[in-house]
Amino acid sequence: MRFVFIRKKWLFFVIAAILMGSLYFFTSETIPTFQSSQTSNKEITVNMVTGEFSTTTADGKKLEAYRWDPGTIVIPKNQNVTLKIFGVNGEEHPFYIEGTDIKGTVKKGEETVVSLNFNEEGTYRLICDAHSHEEHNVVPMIAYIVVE
Ligand SMILES: [Cu+2]
Repeated sequence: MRFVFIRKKWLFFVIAAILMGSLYFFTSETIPTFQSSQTSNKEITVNMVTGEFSTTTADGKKLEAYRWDPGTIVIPKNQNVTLKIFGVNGEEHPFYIEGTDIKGTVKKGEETVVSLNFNEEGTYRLICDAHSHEEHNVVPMIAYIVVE
């Protein structure tokens, strides 16, 4: 009697697993981040933060690097994109985007909103003017905006 009960329980789990598996199979679909690189009216918002890597070496030397995070974003051309950059680490990051007249400042605890619309493919560098000079930092604070 007990043996039969265990077998039924086992069967129940097998059927449940098959049902859940088929449910997943029929409802799941791959949703691309962007439908196409053609002009569309869909709003695209990209969020970014300012971050910092910091450590002390064995001989007591302090190393720091400020970062845009994510460090690379990919956006379609001819598309309005709202880039929202929130300042977490670092007091101020005065920035510009190479090849454009876009510039601004990201401040700690504040969100800076940048409107983007590139009509030429390419990689545009978002450069922090305060943290991209070798004498002050280990690496320059640069993010890459890939337009395709
Ligand atoms: Cu900076």
